[in-house]
Parts: sequence; C-alpha cells; structure tokens
Amino acid sequence: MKAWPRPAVPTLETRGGRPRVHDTATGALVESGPVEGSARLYVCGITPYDATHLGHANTYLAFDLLQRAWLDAGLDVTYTQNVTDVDDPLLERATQTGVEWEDLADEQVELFRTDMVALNILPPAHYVGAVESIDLVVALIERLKSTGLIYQVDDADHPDWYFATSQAPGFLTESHLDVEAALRIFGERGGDPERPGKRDPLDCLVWLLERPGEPSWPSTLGQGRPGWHIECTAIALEYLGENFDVQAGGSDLIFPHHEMCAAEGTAATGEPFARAYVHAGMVGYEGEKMSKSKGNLVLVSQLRKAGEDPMAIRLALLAHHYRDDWEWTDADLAAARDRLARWRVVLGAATPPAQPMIDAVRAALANDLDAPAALAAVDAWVASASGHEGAAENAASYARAVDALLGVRL
Ligand code: 5CA
Ligand code: ZN
Repeated sequence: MKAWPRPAVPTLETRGGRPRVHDTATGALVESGPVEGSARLYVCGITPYDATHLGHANTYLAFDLLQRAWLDAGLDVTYTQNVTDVDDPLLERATQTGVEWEDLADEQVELFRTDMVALNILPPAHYVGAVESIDLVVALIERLKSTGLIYQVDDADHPDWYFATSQAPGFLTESHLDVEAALRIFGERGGDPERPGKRDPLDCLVWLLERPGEPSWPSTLGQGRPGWHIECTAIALEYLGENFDVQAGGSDLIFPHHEMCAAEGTAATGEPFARAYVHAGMVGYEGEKMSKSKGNLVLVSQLRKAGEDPMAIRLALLAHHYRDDWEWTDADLAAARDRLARWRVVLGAATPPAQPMIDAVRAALANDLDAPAALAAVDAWVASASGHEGAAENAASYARAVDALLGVRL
C-alpha cells in the first residue's frame, strides 16, 4: 500500500543520544534502538472505518517522536505499519452505511494519509494492508502448524483455525495479566472466550473460514480471511524480522493484541518477537475513551476543515506525556495556539544561542519521550530570547531543531 510523502527532517549540527522508553513487558525504562545501524519499529495501524480521531493522532505522534529521536542519534529507522483493511468492525460499518467495505477502507486510509501529512508525521517505509498480506498470513499459520499449537475449533459448521495461545512460550509475559483479567479483557476487545469447541478460552482465531456475505480468499486452510493478531505478527516478521526493536500502539493493544502477536511470533521463530513493547495512553472525550464504537470523536480532519493550524493540533497533543491518559478539551487547542504564536514571534529575530535549549529538548525526549518537558524548555528559551541581544542564525537553529526533534514547523 502507498504510504504518504516523507517530510524533510532538518539535520542539526550536533547529535543526540539514544532514547530510553518505557517497556510494558519489563515495566522498566530501556535504551531503545541499536547502537548503530537501523532501528526497527512496528506501530499498529488503523482499522479504516472512521479515521483519524485525536486518539489515533496522539498514538502516531508519540512514535513519530521516537523515530525523530533515533534519527537525531544518527540511526536509520525501518518503520512498518499495517492497515487492518479487512476485519469485523470495518465490515459491520460498511453494511450499516450501505457502502462497499473496500471503498470505505480506501476512503478512510486516504483521509488518514492527509491527516498524517498535515501533522508532519513521518511515514512508514512499509505500509502494509491485511488484504495484500493474505499469503504471508497463511504461510505463517502453516509454519506454526509444526509447533502443534494450530488447530481447528470443534465446530462442524465452521471449523475455524485457532492458535493455542495459552500453551505458547512466554504467554502473558508482555501484559502480566492474570488469567481472570485476561479472560475479561479478551471478551471486551474482540476476543471470543465463550466460544465452544476451543481448547482454551484464551486461544485466538487465526483464520476465519468463509461466512455468507463476507469477503474471503482461497488458501491451504480453506476459503477464509485472517484473524486480527496473526495479521500484525506476519507483517512484522516479514518486514522487520524477529526480535525487532519496538512494537508500539495505544495501551488498548497491550492485551490481547500485542500479547497474542508476541506469543505467535515467538512460537514461530523461537526468538523474542520484539525487544520492547511501548504503549501510548488513551485520549478521552466527554468522559470516555475516544473511540469509533462510542462515536465520541474529534477528528483531525474536522479541526483542519474548521481552519485550525495542524501545528497547533500537534502542539496540543505534545503538551501531554504520551503515556498519560487524558481528556481532550477546547482549552488544549487554545493553549497550543498561544504557544505556537509565541514560538513564531522570535523567528528571524536576533536571539541568544539555541544550543542549551536544544540540549534540554534532547534530554527530555531521551527520557521516555517527555514532550511536555521539551515544550517547557522551548518556552523558557523563547521567553528569554525576546528583546535579547544576539544573532539571527540562532533563531534559524532554533527553528530547525524544533522541526527536527518535535516535528513542529514554525
Ligand atoms: N488496526 C488495529 C491495530 S492492528 C487498531 O487498533 N486500529 S484502531 O483504528 O482501532 O486504532 C489505531 C491505533 O490508535 C492503535 O494503536 C490504537 O491503540 C490507537 N488508539 C485508538 N483509540 C485511541 C485513543 N482513544 N487514544 C489513543 N490511542 C488510540
Ligand atoms: Zn496490530
């Protein structure tokens, strides 16, 4: 699938260090990325039926900061993102609204691309849909058969294929949930713990056999379509390989999604799936998590249509630490507009050297992508710069650094 155009990232005169990020699996801050070479990142992409709300934007922005920190440390980045372009919620929405599911997906993916461009978010090198990955998914399930962990559910009408998650090495070491909590959350987030005929209630679907009126593809497993988790496992292994640096997404993916991906990936390769699992907090609105299913959405495209500067939207999101859960209000945007205006005032002015501020921004971002601390460092420099003696080149270095490290174009 085509991603979106890559914006220029200014090169700075000095280099930052490797960032540390919070790894969900160990609960610790870990050095992320290799010492040299290419950092490998997988961020779970959208299910394209109602994009792009500010929660999505916040999650992709968090991992955009991670990429920028790696680039600033002199590393290359290999970034892969999927698109869940065939799955139950997409098919249900298409049926409800009387459109073809492919058209709904195409339209929403295109909207997502334009939102990502507006927000100055770096694109993945591999932007990969589930539909175009059917062969990869089937090959991975076939490979997993040798582990004895793949079976058909005991259901004469629909003997769908499952992965015996609960017997897989390392299962529940990413989320650290106990079985009771895992069962409850599995049922809430697209799982089917109650389905009769499974070996264990936590086992997950990998290949759904054909259902009337639903899309399906021929395969050695029978005519059908992929389950959700195996889609990301197959795409990540193909485009990044095993034991890649970071698997990322919102915290709603800690379980079951990333736990299942890790279990499938580890069972298939005998190696850890990812080195670290990094999760962004949930953005809420009007008292609940912002979600398509609840319909309490603020869309990036709506704000843009209303004339909002995308850089103000970006700053409004950056004002919250990526791991925090928080609730969007109009005051966030008003404060971001003011900040953007203050930051723009010093452009072209004679200012003091920007390097101490750049060092402070780098230190903040290297410490678990602490964007609020980075914004505070820029605020302090901007405040000290007004009416100060100095040189115009300093303001140019400042603008380059704010673009390169924070993705804010002044
Ligand atoms: N296609 C799957 C991942 S493979 C999926 O979760 N799609 S999604 O469209 O529901 O979400 C896309 C990304 O946005 C995921 O990383 C998800 O964790 C994140 N996300 C969804 N809702 C929110 C929210 N309210 N706040 C922050 N991030 C969110
Ligand atoms: Zn995913």
